[in-house]
Amino acid sequence: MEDTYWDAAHEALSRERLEALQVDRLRETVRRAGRSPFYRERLKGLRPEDIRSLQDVSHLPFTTKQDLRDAYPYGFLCVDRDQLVRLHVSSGTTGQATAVFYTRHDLETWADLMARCLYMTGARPGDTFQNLTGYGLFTGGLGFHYGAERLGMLTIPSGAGNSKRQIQLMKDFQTTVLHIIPSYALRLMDVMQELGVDPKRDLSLRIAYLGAEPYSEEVRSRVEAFYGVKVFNSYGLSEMNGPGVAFECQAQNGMHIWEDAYLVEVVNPDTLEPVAEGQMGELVLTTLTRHGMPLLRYRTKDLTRILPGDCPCGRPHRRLDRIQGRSDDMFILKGVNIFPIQVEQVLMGIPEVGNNYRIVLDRQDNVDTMTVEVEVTDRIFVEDMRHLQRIRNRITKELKSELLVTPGVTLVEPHSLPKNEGKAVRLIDRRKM
Ligand code: ADP
Ligand code: K
Ligand code: ZN
Repeated sequence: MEDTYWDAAHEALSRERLEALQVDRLRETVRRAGRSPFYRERLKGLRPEDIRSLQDVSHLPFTTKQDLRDAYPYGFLCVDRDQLVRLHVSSGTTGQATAVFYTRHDLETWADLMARCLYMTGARPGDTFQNLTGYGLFTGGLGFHYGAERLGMLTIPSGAGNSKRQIQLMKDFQTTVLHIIPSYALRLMDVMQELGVDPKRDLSLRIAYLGAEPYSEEVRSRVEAFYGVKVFNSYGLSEMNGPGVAFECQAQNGMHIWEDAYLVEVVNPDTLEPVAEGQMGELVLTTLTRHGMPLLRYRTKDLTRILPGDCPCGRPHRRLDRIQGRSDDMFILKGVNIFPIQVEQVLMGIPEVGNNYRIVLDRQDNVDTMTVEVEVTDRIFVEDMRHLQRIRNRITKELKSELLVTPGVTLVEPHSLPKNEGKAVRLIDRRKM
Protein backbone atom coordinates (compact mmCIF):
# COMPACT_ATOMS: atom_id res chain seq x y z
CA MET A 1 0.00 0.00 0.00
CA GLU A 2 2.62 2.53 1.09
CA ASP A 3 4.68 1.58 -1.91
CA THR A 4 1.83 1.99 -4.40
CA TYR A 5 0.52 5.41 -3.49
CA TRP A 6 2.03 8.80 -2.91
CA ASP A 7 -1.15 10.02 -1.26
CA ALA A 8 -3.28 7.00 -0.37
CA ALA A 9 -5.91 9.16 1.33
CA HIS A 10 -6.73 10.76 -2.02
CA GLU A 11 -5.72 8.03 -4.45
CA ALA A 12 -7.18 4.94 -2.85
CA LEU A 13 -10.53 6.08 -1.49
CA SER A 14 -13.88 4.69 -2.63
CA ARG A 15 -15.90 6.37 -5.35
CA GLU A 16 -18.55 7.34 -2.76
CA ARG A 17 -16.03 9.05 -0.51
CA LEU A 18 -14.41 10.75 -3.47
CA GLU A 19 -17.74 12.18 -4.60
CA ALA A 20 -18.64 13.34 -1.11
CA LEU A 21 -15.31 15.14 -0.93
CA GLN A 22 -16.01 16.73 -4.31
CA VAL A 23 -19.34 18.14 -3.15
CA ASP A 24 -17.72 19.71 -0.07
CA ARG A 25 -14.90 21.15 -2.10
CA LEU A 26 -17.21 22.43 -4.81
CA ARG A 27 -19.25 24.31 -2.22
CA GLU A 28 -16.07 25.79 -0.76
CA THR A 29 -14.85 26.72 -4.25
CA VAL A 30 -18.09 28.57 -5.01
CA ARG A 31 -17.67 30.45 -1.74
CA ARG A 32 -14.13 31.47 -2.65
CA ALA A 33 -14.89 32.24 -6.29
CA GLY A 34 -17.62 34.66 -5.22
CA ARG A 35 -14.91 36.98 -3.91
CA SER A 36 -13.57 37.77 -7.38
CA PRO A 37 -15.04 40.66 -9.37
CA PHE A 38 -15.80 38.31 -12.25
CA TYR A 39 -17.71 35.63 -10.35
CA ARG A 40 -19.39 38.06 -7.96
CA GLU A 41 -21.15 39.33 -11.05
CA ARG A 42 -21.72 35.92 -12.71
CA LEU A 43 -22.85 34.05 -9.62
CA LYS A 44 -25.39 36.59 -8.51
CA GLY A 45 -28.08 34.97 -6.45
CA LEU A 46 -26.31 31.62 -6.20
CA ARG A 47 -25.12 30.78 -2.69
CA PRO A 48 -22.58 28.13 -1.70
CA GLU A 49 -25.33 26.36 0.31
CA ASP A 50 -27.18 25.80 -2.95
CA ILE A 51 -24.55 23.22 -3.88
CA ARG A 52 -25.94 20.00 -2.37
CA SER A 53 -24.93 17.40 -4.93
CA LEU A 54 -22.57 17.09 -7.88
CA GLN A 55 -25.48 17.62 -10.23
CA ASP A 56 -25.76 21.17 -8.89
CA VAL A 57 -22.67 22.07 -10.87
CA SER A 58 -25.09 22.57 -13.76
CA HIS A 59 -26.29 25.79 -12.06
CA LEU A 60 -22.84 27.33 -12.28
CA PRO A 61 -21.78 29.55 -15.19
CA PHE A 62 -19.22 28.38 -17.74
CA THR A 63 -15.91 30.24 -17.96
CA THR A 64 -14.10 30.72 -21.28
CA LYS A 65 -10.63 31.74 -22.36
CA GLN A 66 -12.22 34.96 -23.61
CA ASP A 67 -13.55 35.67 -20.09
CA LEU A 68 -9.98 35.31 -18.80
CA ARG A 69 -8.72 37.72 -21.46
CA ASP A 70 -11.46 40.26 -20.76
CA ALA A 71 -10.76 40.17 -17.03
CA TYR A 72 -6.98 40.38 -17.50
CA PRO A 73 -5.03 40.84 -15.32
CA TYR A 74 -6.80 40.70 -11.94
CA GLY A 75 -10.50 40.15 -12.58
CA PHE A 76 -10.45 36.53 -11.35
CA LEU A 77 -8.45 37.14 -8.22
CA CYS A 78 -10.10 35.86 -5.03
CA VAL A 79 -7.45 36.80 -2.46
CA ASP A 80 -5.52 39.94 -1.56
CA ARG A 81 -2.50 40.63 -3.72
CA ASP A 82 -0.14 40.00 -0.80
CA GLN A 83 -1.32 36.37 -0.67
CA LEU A 84 0.12 35.65 -4.11
CA VAL A 85 3.55 34.13 -4.59
CA ARG A 86 3.65 33.23 -8.31
CA LEU A 87 2.06 33.94 -11.63
CA HIS A 88 2.24 32.15 -14.96
CA VAL A 89 1.12 33.45 -18.30
CA SER A 90 -0.27 30.99 -20.84
CA SER A 91 1.98 30.63 -23.85
CA GLY A 92 -0.88 31.85 -26.00
CA THR A 93 -0.63 29.22 -28.75
CA THR A 94 -3.96 30.45 -30.05
CA GLY A 95 -4.09 34.16 -29.26
CA GLN A 96 -3.69 36.76 -26.54
CA ALA A 97 -2.15 35.60 -23.28
CA THR A 98 -3.92 35.08 -19.96
CA ALA A 99 -2.55 35.12 -16.41
CA VAL A 100 -2.90 32.53 -13.65
CA PHE A 101 -2.07 33.32 -10.02
CA TYR A 102 -0.95 31.02 -7.22
CA THR A 103 -0.90 31.40 -3.46
CA ARG A 104 1.56 29.40 -1.39
CA HIS A 105 -1.20 26.87 -0.73
CA ASP A 106 -1.79 26.55 -4.49
CA LEU A 107 1.89 25.87 -5.18
CA GLU A 108 1.97 23.28 -2.40
CA THR A 109 -1.06 21.38 -3.66
CA TRP A 110 0.23 21.56 -7.24
CA ALA A 111 3.65 20.14 -6.30
CA ASP A 112 1.88 17.41 -4.38
CA LEU A 113 -0.34 16.50 -7.33
CA MET A 114 2.72 16.35 -9.58
CA ALA A 115 4.61 14.15 -7.12
CA ARG A 116 1.55 11.88 -7.03
CA CYS A 117 1.66 11.56 -10.84
CA LEU A 118 5.36 10.75 -10.97
CA TYR A 119 5.22 8.29 -8.08
CA MET A 120 2.29 6.50 -9.74
CA THR A 121 4.46 5.72 -12.78
CA GLY A 122 7.17 4.15 -10.65
CA ALA A 123 9.57 7.08 -10.21
CA ARG A 124 11.28 6.97 -6.80
CA PRO A 125 13.93 8.76 -4.74
CA GLY A 126 17.20 7.56 -6.23
CA ASP A 127 16.01 8.30 -9.76
CA THR A 128 17.64 11.13 -11.69
CA PHE A 129 15.09 13.33 -13.41
CA GLN A 130 15.98 15.50 -16.39
CA ASN A 131 13.43 18.17 -17.28
CA LEU A 132 13.89 18.97 -20.99
CA THR A 133 11.06 21.47 -21.29
CA GLY A 134 11.09 25.24 -21.29
CA TYR A 135 11.18 26.87 -17.87
CA GLY A 136 9.86 30.37 -17.36
CA LEU A 137 6.26 31.21 -18.10
CA PHE A 138 5.50 27.75 -19.50
CA THR A 139 4.00 25.81 -16.60
CA GLY A 140 5.49 22.48 -17.76
CA GLY A 141 8.96 23.45 -16.54
CA LEU A 142 8.40 24.55 -12.95
CA GLY A 143 5.37 22.27 -12.54
CA PHE A 144 7.39 19.09 -13.10
CA HIS A 145 10.42 20.56 -11.38
CA TYR A 146 8.76 21.05 -8.01
CA GLY A 147 6.90 17.75 -8.25
CA ALA A 148 10.12 15.84 -8.90
CA GLU A 149 11.89 17.56 -6.00
CA ARG A 150 8.94 16.92 -3.74
CA LEU A 151 9.12 13.22 -4.62
CA GLY A 152 12.84 13.26 -3.94
CA MET A 153 14.43 12.68 -7.33
CA LEU A 154 17.74 14.25 -8.20
CA THR A 155 16.39 16.94 -10.53
CA ILE A 156 18.29 18.41 -13.48
CA PRO A 157 16.62 21.60 -14.75
CA SER A 158 18.18 21.34 -18.19
CA GLY A 159 15.41 23.18 -20.02
CA ALA A 160 14.60 22.83 -23.72
CA GLY A 161 17.13 22.64 -26.54
CA ASN A 162 20.91 22.27 -26.66
CA SER A 163 20.63 18.60 -27.52
CA LYS A 164 24.32 17.72 -27.25
CA ARG A 165 24.49 19.01 -23.71
CA GLN A 166 21.26 17.16 -22.87
CA ILE A 167 22.81 13.90 -24.01
CA GLN A 168 26.00 14.62 -22.08
CA LEU A 169 23.99 15.28 -18.91
CA MET A 170 22.08 12.03 -19.41
CA LYS A 171 25.38 10.18 -19.62
CA ASP A 172 27.20 11.94 -16.82
CA PHE A 173 24.43 11.65 -14.25
CA GLN A 174 22.77 8.41 -15.47
CA THR A 175 19.43 10.09 -16.00
CA THR A 176 16.60 7.58 -15.56
CA VAL A 177 13.49 9.76 -15.95
CA LEU A 178 12.71 12.38 -18.60
CA HIS A 179 10.08 15.02 -19.17
CA ILE A 180 10.05 16.13 -22.79
CA ILE A 181 7.46 17.37 -25.27
CA PRO A 182 6.70 14.85 -28.03
CA SER A 183 8.08 16.91 -30.93
CA TYR A 184 11.37 17.40 -29.10
CA ALA A 185 11.56 13.69 -28.26
CA LEU A 186 11.38 12.97 -31.99
CA ARG A 187 13.97 15.60 -32.83
CA LEU A 188 16.37 14.44 -30.13
CA MET A 189 16.07 10.97 -31.59
CA ASP A 190 17.49 12.31 -34.87
CA VAL A 191 20.34 14.03 -33.05
CA MET A 192 21.24 10.86 -31.17
CA GLN A 193 21.21 8.89 -34.41
CA GLU A 194 23.53 11.42 -36.03
CA LEU A 195 25.91 11.25 -33.08
CA GLY A 196 25.81 7.46 -32.97
CA VAL A 197 24.27 7.41 -29.49
CA ASP A 198 22.13 4.36 -28.81
CA PRO A 199 20.15 5.11 -25.65
CA LYS A 200 19.55 1.46 -24.89
CA ARG A 201 23.28 0.82 -24.91
CA ASP A 202 24.72 4.15 -23.73
CA LEU A 203 22.12 5.62 -21.36
CA SER A 204 20.14 4.54 -18.28
CA LEU A 205 16.68 5.83 -19.20
CA ARG A 206 13.58 3.96 -18.05
CA ILE A 207 10.67 6.44 -17.92
CA ALA A 208 9.62 9.39 -20.11
CA TYR A 209 6.72 11.79 -19.59
CA LEU A 210 5.32 13.21 -22.82
CA GLY A 211 2.65 15.88 -22.97
CA ALA A 212 1.80 19.55 -23.55
CA GLU A 213 0.78 18.89 -27.16
CA PRO A 214 -1.25 16.22 -28.94
CA TYR A 215 0.60 13.13 -30.13
CA SER A 216 -0.43 9.72 -31.34
CA GLU A 217 -0.04 6.19 -30.01
CA GLU A 218 2.41 5.66 -32.90
CA VAL A 219 4.71 8.37 -31.51
CA ARG A 220 4.56 6.72 -28.11
CA SER A 221 5.68 3.43 -29.70
CA ARG A 222 8.55 5.08 -31.57
CA VAL A 223 9.82 6.86 -28.47
CA GLU A 224 9.55 3.75 -26.32
CA ALA A 225 11.38 1.60 -28.86
CA PHE A 226 14.19 4.05 -29.50
CA TYR A 227 14.95 5.27 -25.98
CA GLY A 228 14.11 2.01 -24.21
CA VAL A 229 11.62 3.71 -21.87
CA LYS A 230 8.01 3.49 -20.83
CA VAL A 231 6.17 6.59 -22.02
CA PHE A 232 3.43 8.05 -19.82
CA ASN A 233 0.99 10.60 -21.17
CA SER A 234 0.79 13.83 -19.19
CA TYR A 235 -2.04 16.36 -19.49
CA GLY A 236 -2.57 19.78 -18.03
CA LEU A 237 -3.16 23.40 -18.88
CA SER A 238 -2.06 26.66 -17.32
CA GLU A 239 -5.60 27.59 -16.32
CA MET A 240 -5.72 24.45 -14.14
CA ASN A 241 -2.21 25.09 -12.66
CA GLY A 242 -0.35 23.38 -15.49
CA PRO A 243 0.70 19.71 -15.72
CA GLY A 244 -0.63 17.30 -13.10
CA VAL A 245 -4.30 17.46 -14.06
CA ALA A 246 -4.42 13.97 -15.61
CA PHE A 247 -1.67 11.39 -15.90
CA GLU A 248 -1.23 7.79 -16.97
CA CYS A 249 -0.63 5.04 -14.45
CA GLN A 250 1.42 1.92 -15.11
CA ALA A 251 -1.46 0.41 -17.10
CA GLN A 252 -0.67 3.10 -19.75
CA ASN A 253 -4.26 3.15 -20.80
CA GLY A 254 -5.79 6.60 -20.39
CA MET A 255 -4.95 9.35 -17.92
CA HIS A 256 -6.41 9.39 -14.41
CA ILE A 257 -7.84 12.81 -13.85
CA TRP A 258 -7.38 13.75 -10.20
CA GLU A 259 -10.98 14.21 -9.27
CA ASP A 260 -10.26 15.33 -5.72
CA ALA A 261 -8.68 18.44 -7.29
CA TYR A 262 -10.70 18.86 -10.51
CA LEU A 263 -14.37 18.34 -11.23
CA VAL A 264 -14.77 16.84 -14.71
CA GLU A 265 -17.51 17.35 -17.27
CA VAL A 266 -17.54 16.41 -20.95
CA VAL A 267 -20.01 18.47 -22.96
CA ASN A 268 -21.19 18.87 -26.51
CA PRO A 269 -19.30 22.04 -27.58
CA ASP A 270 -22.32 23.39 -29.48
CA THR A 271 -25.14 22.78 -27.03
CA LEU A 272 -23.02 22.68 -23.83
CA GLU A 273 -25.14 19.74 -22.69
CA PRO A 274 -23.31 16.76 -21.15
CA VAL A 275 -22.54 14.02 -23.67
CA ALA A 276 -23.54 10.43 -22.98
CA GLU A 277 -21.10 8.45 -20.83
CA GLY A 278 -17.98 7.55 -22.82
CA GLN A 279 -18.76 9.87 -25.75
CA MET A 280 -16.31 12.37 -27.20
CA GLY A 281 -16.81 16.03 -26.30
CA GLU A 282 -15.19 19.15 -24.88
CA LEU A 283 -13.54 18.77 -21.51
CA VAL A 284 -14.84 21.23 -18.90
CA LEU A 285 -13.01 21.52 -15.58
CA THR A 286 -13.69 23.14 -12.22
CA THR A 287 -10.85 23.60 -9.72
CA LEU A 288 -11.64 22.10 -6.30
CA THR A 289 -8.64 23.09 -4.18
CA ARG A 290 -7.46 26.41 -5.55
CA HIS A 291 -7.43 29.57 -3.44
CA GLY A 292 -5.86 32.36 -5.50
CA MET A 293 -7.85 31.89 -8.66
CA PRO A 294 -10.55 29.22 -8.60
CA LEU A 295 -12.19 28.60 -11.98
CA LEU A 296 -15.71 27.28 -12.47
CA ARG A 297 -16.60 25.10 -15.45
CA TYR A 298 -13.64 26.21 -17.53
CA ARG A 299 -14.06 25.28 -21.20
CA THR A 300 -10.71 23.78 -22.18
CA LYS A 301 -11.57 23.37 -25.90
CA ASP A 302 -9.81 20.01 -25.62
CA LEU A 303 -11.67 17.12 -27.19
CA THR A 304 -11.58 13.78 -25.42
CA ARG A 305 -13.81 11.28 -23.66
CA ILE A 306 -13.97 9.44 -20.37
CA LEU A 307 -12.83 5.86 -20.85
CA PRO A 308 -15.47 3.40 -19.69
CA GLY A 309 -14.72 0.81 -17.02
CA ASP A 310 -12.38 0.59 -14.05
CA CYS A 311 -8.61 0.75 -14.24
CA PRO A 312 -6.72 -2.38 -13.17
CA CYS A 313 -4.64 -0.17 -10.82
CA GLY A 314 -7.73 0.28 -8.64
CA ARG A 315 -7.73 4.08 -8.42
CA PRO A 316 -11.29 5.44 -8.48
CA HIS A 317 -10.28 8.54 -10.48
CA ARG A 318 -11.72 8.22 -13.98
CA ARG A 319 -9.50 8.15 -17.06
CA LEU A 320 -9.34 10.53 -20.01
CA ASP A 321 -8.69 9.17 -23.45
CA ARG A 322 -5.79 10.65 -25.44
CA ILE A 323 -6.62 14.29 -26.28
CA GLN A 324 -7.59 14.42 -29.90
CA GLY A 325 -6.77 18.11 -30.18
CA ARG A 326 -8.43 21.40 -29.46
CA SER A 327 -11.64 22.23 -31.18
CA ASP A 328 -9.67 25.11 -32.83
CA ASP A 329 -7.08 22.66 -34.27
CA MET A 330 -9.65 21.00 -36.44
CA PHE A 331 -9.66 22.13 -40.06
CA ILE A 332 -12.16 21.55 -42.78
CA LEU A 333 -11.05 20.46 -46.23
CA LYS A 334 -13.63 19.96 -48.95
CA GLY A 335 -16.26 19.69 -46.25
CA VAL A 336 -14.43 16.99 -44.30
CA ASN A 337 -13.43 17.65 -40.67
CA ILE A 338 -9.80 16.72 -40.05
CA PHE A 339 -7.58 16.76 -36.96
CA PRO A 340 -3.81 17.01 -37.49
CA ILE A 341 -3.39 14.04 -35.14
CA GLN A 342 -5.11 11.78 -37.70
CA VAL A 343 -2.37 12.60 -40.20
CA GLU A 344 0.33 11.93 -37.63
CA GLN A 345 -1.17 8.59 -36.71
CA VAL A 346 -0.92 7.41 -40.32
CA LEU A 347 2.57 8.79 -40.93
CA MET A 348 4.20 7.51 -37.76
CA GLY A 349 2.88 4.03 -38.43
CA ILE A 350 4.97 3.83 -41.62
CA PRO A 351 8.58 2.79 -40.89
CA GLU A 352 10.16 4.69 -43.81
CA VAL A 353 8.70 7.95 -42.49
CA GLY A 354 11.14 10.03 -40.44
CA ASN A 355 10.44 12.08 -37.34
CA ASN A 356 9.15 15.33 -38.80
CA TYR A 357 6.27 16.32 -41.05
CA ARG A 358 3.93 19.22 -41.69
CA ILE A 359 0.57 19.84 -43.25
CA VAL A 360 0.21 22.73 -45.69
CA LEU A 361 -3.25 23.93 -46.66
CA ASP A 362 -3.57 26.21 -49.67
CA ARG A 363 -6.10 27.45 -52.19
CA GLN A 364 -5.55 27.14 -55.93
CA ASP A 365 -8.19 28.39 -58.40
CA ASN A 366 -10.66 28.51 -55.53
CA VAL A 367 -10.09 24.89 -54.63
CA ASP A 368 -8.66 24.01 -51.23
CA THR A 369 -5.61 21.78 -51.34
CA MET A 370 -3.72 19.87 -48.68
CA THR A 371 -0.13 18.80 -49.04
CA VAL A 372 1.63 16.69 -46.47
CA GLU A 373 5.39 17.24 -46.42
CA VAL A 374 7.11 14.21 -44.97
CA GLU A 375 10.74 13.63 -44.04
CA VAL A 376 11.98 10.15 -44.92
CA THR A 377 14.33 8.34 -42.56
CA ASP A 378 18.13 8.35 -42.88
CA ARG A 379 17.97 4.76 -43.99
CA ILE A 380 16.38 5.62 -47.35
CA PHE A 381 18.53 6.38 -50.40
CA VAL A 382 16.98 9.59 -51.65
CA GLU A 383 18.34 8.69 -55.10
CA ASP A 384 16.21 5.55 -55.30
CA MET A 385 13.28 7.02 -57.20
CA ARG A 386 11.28 3.83 -57.46
CA HIS A 387 11.48 3.16 -53.75
CA LEU A 388 10.46 6.74 -53.01
CA GLN A 389 7.51 6.41 -55.35
CA ARG A 390 6.34 3.30 -53.51
CA ILE A 391 6.57 5.07 -50.15
CA ARG A 392 4.70 8.06 -51.50
CA ASN A 393 1.93 5.87 -52.87
CA ARG A 394 1.56 4.03 -49.59
CA ILE A 395 1.32 7.29 -47.62
CA THR A 396 -1.23 8.71 -50.05
CA LYS A 397 -3.34 5.58 -49.93
CA GLU A 398 -3.32 5.31 -46.13
CA LEU A 399 -4.06 9.01 -45.66
CA LYS A 400 -6.93 8.79 -48.10
CA SER A 401 -8.50 5.89 -46.26
CA GLU A 402 -8.13 7.65 -42.88
CA LEU A 403 -9.20 11.16 -43.96
CA LEU A 404 -11.53 10.40 -46.87
CA VAL A 405 -9.85 13.11 -48.98
CA THR A 406 -6.74 12.65 -51.09
CA PRO A 407 -3.87 14.89 -50.04
CA GLY A 408 -0.74 15.71 -52.03
CA VAL A 409 2.32 14.04 -50.52
CA THR A 410 5.83 15.49 -50.87
CA LEU A 411 8.79 13.48 -49.58
CA VAL A 412 11.71 15.53 -48.37
CA GLU A 413 15.19 14.70 -47.11
CA PRO A 414 15.80 13.89 -43.46
CA HIS A 415 16.17 16.96 -41.18
CA SER A 416 15.10 19.39 -43.92
CA LEU A 417 11.80 20.68 -42.51
CA PRO A 418 11.89 23.69 -40.18
CA LYS A 419 12.32 22.85 -36.50
CA ASN A 420 10.66 24.77 -33.69
CA GLU A 421 11.81 25.56 -30.22
CA GLY A 422 8.92 24.53 -28.01
CA LYS A 423 5.68 23.16 -29.33
CA ALA A 424 5.73 21.95 -32.93
CA VAL A 425 3.96 23.89 -35.65
CA ARG A 426 2.52 21.11 -37.79
CA LEU A 427 -0.19 22.96 -39.64
CA ILE A 428 0.41 25.80 -42.09
CA ASP A 429 -2.85 27.25 -43.35
CA ARG A 430 -2.18 29.53 -46.33
CA ARG A 431 -5.81 29.66 -47.38
CA LYS A 432 -6.50 32.87 -45.51
CA MET A 433 -3.20 34.59 -46.27
P1 ADP B 1 -1.33 27.21 -24.37
O1 ADP B 1 -2.82 27.13 -24.17
O2 ADP B 1 -0.85 28.57 -24.61
O3 ADP B 1 -0.79 26.17 -25.31
P2 ADP B 1 -0.74 25.59 -22.05
O4 ADP B 1 0.65 25.22 -21.78
O5 ADP B 1 -1.63 25.88 -20.93
O6 ADP B 1 -0.68 26.84 -22.98
O7 ADP B 1 -1.35 24.45 -22.95
C1 ADP B 1 -2.36 23.57 -22.49
C2 ADP B 1 -2.91 22.81 -23.68
O8 ADP B 1 -1.92 21.92 -24.20
C3 ADP B 1 -4.07 21.92 -23.34
O9 ADP B 1 -5.27 22.65 -23.26
C4 ADP B 1 -4.03 20.94 -24.50
O10 ADP B 1 -4.62 21.51 -25.65
C5 ADP B 1 -2.55 20.77 -24.75
N1 ADP B 1 -2.06 19.57 -24.08
C6 ADP B 1 -1.48 19.48 -22.87
N2 ADP B 1 -1.15 18.20 -22.58
C7 ADP B 1 -1.55 17.44 -23.62
C8 ADP B 1 -1.51 16.04 -23.92
N3 ADP B 1 -0.98 15.14 -23.11
N4 ADP B 1 -2.05 15.64 -25.10
C9 ADP B 1 -2.59 16.53 -25.94
N5 ADP B 1 -2.65 17.85 -25.73
C10 ADP B 1 -2.14 18.32 -24.58
K1 K C 1 0.43 23.02 -23.94
ZN1 ZN D 1 -4.77 3.21 -13.32
